[in-house]
Amino acid sequence: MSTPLPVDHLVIGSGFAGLAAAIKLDEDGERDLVVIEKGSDVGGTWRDNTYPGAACDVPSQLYSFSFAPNPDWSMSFSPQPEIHAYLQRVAREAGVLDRFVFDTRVESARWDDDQQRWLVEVTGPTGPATYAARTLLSGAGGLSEPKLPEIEGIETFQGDVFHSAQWDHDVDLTGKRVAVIGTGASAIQLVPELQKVAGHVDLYQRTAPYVLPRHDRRYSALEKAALRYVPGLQKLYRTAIYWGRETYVPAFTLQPKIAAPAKKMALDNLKKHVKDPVLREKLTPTFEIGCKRILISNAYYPAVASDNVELVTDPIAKITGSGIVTADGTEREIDALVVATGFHTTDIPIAHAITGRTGRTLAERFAEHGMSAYKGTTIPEFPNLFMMVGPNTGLGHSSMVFIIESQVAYIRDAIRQMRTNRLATVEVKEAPTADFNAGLQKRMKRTVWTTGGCASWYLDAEGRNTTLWPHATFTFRRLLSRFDLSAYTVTGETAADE
Ligand code: N01
Repeated sequence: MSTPLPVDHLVIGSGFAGLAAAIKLDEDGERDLVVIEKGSDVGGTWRDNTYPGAACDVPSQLYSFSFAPNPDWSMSFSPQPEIHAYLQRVAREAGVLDRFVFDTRVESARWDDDQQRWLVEVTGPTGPATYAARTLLSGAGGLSEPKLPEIEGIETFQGDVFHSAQWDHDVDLTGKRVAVIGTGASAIQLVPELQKVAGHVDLYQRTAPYVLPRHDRRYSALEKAALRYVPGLQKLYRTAIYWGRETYVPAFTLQPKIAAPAKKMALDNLKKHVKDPVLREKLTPTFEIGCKRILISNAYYPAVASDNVELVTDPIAKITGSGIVTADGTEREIDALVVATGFHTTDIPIAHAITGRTGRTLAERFAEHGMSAYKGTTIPEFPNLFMMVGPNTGLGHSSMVFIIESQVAYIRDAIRQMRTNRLATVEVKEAPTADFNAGLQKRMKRTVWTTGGCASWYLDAEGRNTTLWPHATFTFRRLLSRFDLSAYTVTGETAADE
């Protein structure tokens, strides 16, 4: 191991979470900070997901930092390049980029109880390096590691093959025969774009999703000017969007009756765009709305109903060198394969890289307890580790940026209290962690995510929902409004720490 470089705070990742943490800690005067980023730019998922049609399905005014409002969003739901550009601008204007180390991967992070620091091994363009950090903030993302389907023969396919989150822009799909596996949020955005250029698209659907109309529109110059110059208008607009989502959606996760109008709207959307009864039947979901993420698109159903798209619902049996064979024995030849099969969500790779005070990895702890944390942020056995977008912090209905800002506020307060009370370590106790998660899982059992009759990336192998926040987001914010030191075991600083 190389000689460790001492640093107060090490942040993993520079997406919304890592960026917010770096900016806010910098504002607090916590300048001895480094952000390790595996990519060559900021942006996280909004840097990586460049597939055609990539856009946010949460309104732009809400899907942005409260401390960096943007009156210049072009659409009510922003396309990916605009969100990426926004994050680049925010990072630049905050003046924090000099602390970002790009093209560098965190290989491992191990708690050293003697030094009371995290020893973080990284590999970058100049080779390996080690940091000795007082606190470790993970903003590695909950939807960052593409999940490839385990289908027999996939490695034998001779044509181009790539995941939706790793779009290969060097491959020209114009006029080609392309297969898409998956019909989740990513697929429904990319299929309409692909349909326009490809010769033919085979769309392999395992489960039909609910798709609501997308009420997207371009902001006029007048609206943008009003948002920029009328004091308080942008905040008011953002607040209205927030409450519009917050009052209705969390309630319906518990009471399917409340979701009936949304279900009708989705089925009407299908009826409007798909006239062929056989195709419509195939596209009709067979579970309760909300059980899987509800999707929004005006273009998806028309694209699937196009002459050059075939919706294949026979299960995939295997992939050959030149095509896909379904269970009924049919082989469909293709030139290229796009897998839109989602991400590692309940088995996050970063958990294997982090080893805590007791010598076991986060993944080993999760194997015993399920992927769980205290308030989605801190974990017993892992002192001074703060997870952003940690267990049970995901949302299906509102803005993850709201959750991230709540977590960053909690972490800032933790660091402030550590400074004030001259603490070297804070480690959440087992009892409050167990109580917190028992409460969450009790509620989960009553939600549509468990009772709705579907399988989804929200659930782990035991059927526990370890990914979503089951209450309103303002409840999350309230719970994390203050760092509750009494839930933590602490150790004081020694002379060596000073
Ligand atoms: O991934 P998914 P995604 N054989 O896991 C199918 C966020 N997001 O990338 O439903 C055949 O949802 C799988 O089938 P089934 C958002 O939170 C946000 O689309 O499991 N099919 C499913 O259809 C979202 O929820 C935006 O039966 C296989 C699909 O692949 C999350 O990212 C935009 C298969 C995977 O869907 C993930 O979305 C895009 C196999 N072996 C994404 N394995 C915004 O706008 C999987 N599938 C903010």
